[in-house]
Amino acid sequence: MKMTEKPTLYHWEPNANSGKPMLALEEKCVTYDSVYIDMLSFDQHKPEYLAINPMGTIPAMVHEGRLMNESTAIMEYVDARFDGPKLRPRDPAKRWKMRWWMKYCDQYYGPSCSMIGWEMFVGPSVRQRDPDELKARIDAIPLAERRIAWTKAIYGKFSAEELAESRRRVMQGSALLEKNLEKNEWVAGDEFSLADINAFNLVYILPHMAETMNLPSVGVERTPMTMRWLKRVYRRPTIRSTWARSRGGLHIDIDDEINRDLG
Ligand SMILES: N[C@@H](CCC(=O)N[C@@H](CS)C(=O)NCC(=O)O)C(=O)O
Repeated sequence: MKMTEKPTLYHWEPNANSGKPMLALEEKCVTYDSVYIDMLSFDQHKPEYLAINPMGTIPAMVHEGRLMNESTAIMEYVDARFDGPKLRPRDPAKRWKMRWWMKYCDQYYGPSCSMIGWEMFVGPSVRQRDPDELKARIDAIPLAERRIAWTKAIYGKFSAEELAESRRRVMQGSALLEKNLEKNEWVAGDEFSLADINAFNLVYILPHMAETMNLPSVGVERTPMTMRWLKRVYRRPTIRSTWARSRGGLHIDIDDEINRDLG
C-alpha cells in the first residue's frame, strides 16, 4: 500500500454533493479528517473556507497540498488515488455509462431536486433571521448563480414556472432511473460504482417527498426497482458510517429503509 497523507474533506450534511466524496472515501476505506461546514450558518462563504474553495461551494478536499473542489471530480480522484475496491468499471462501455449517469445527475436531475429542496427546506430554515444579516450574507456569496439561488430561496422568489419545470424533471429523471434499474442491478450495470453513489445522494430522499411535497416520483408502486436498488445501497455498511457524521437534517432511519416492505 502506498504511504499517503490523510485527506481533509470539508462537507455539510451527507447528502447531495457533500455525500458524494464522503461515501466514496468510506467505500475505499480511506480514513479522512472531516470538517463540517454548516451551510445554513453560511460557513461556506467565510474567508477561512474561501481560502480552501474560492467558489464558496461545498464540498472541497485538501490532499497532499492540493485544494480540490467539484464533488464528482473529487470522487474520481479518490477512486484513482487510493487503494481499496474499484469504484469505476474498467470496461469502457460501462465506464461511459457511469459517467453518463453522473453527468445527468449533476446537470439535470440534481439541480431540479435541489431547487425543490431549497424552496421547501433551505429558504424556510433561514428566512426568519435578521434581514440586514441575511442581506450581508447574500452579498458575501462569490458565485453569481449561488447568490441568485440564495436570494430566491430566502425571499420565496422561485417562480411557479421554475418550480413546475423542476418537478417535471424530477419525475422524468426518476422514471429514467427506474427504466435503467429494470435491466441492471447497479446504475452503470452489474457493478457498484460512483454512479450509484452519485444517484443515491439525490434519490434516497425522494420517497419521503412523495407525500410531504406531493412529488410522487419514487415509491413502491411507481418505481419498484428503484426502491429495491435503494435497499441494496442502504445495506452497505458505508451508509451507516457516513450518516454517523450528520448533525441533523437527515431524519431517515436506515433500519426502516432496510426493513421496508417492497411486496
Ligand atoms: N458542482 C459543485 C456544486 C457544489 C454545490 O453547489 N454545493 C452546494 C451544496 S449541495 C453548496 O455549496 N451550496 C452552498 C451555497 O450555495 O452557498 C460540486 O459538485 O461540488
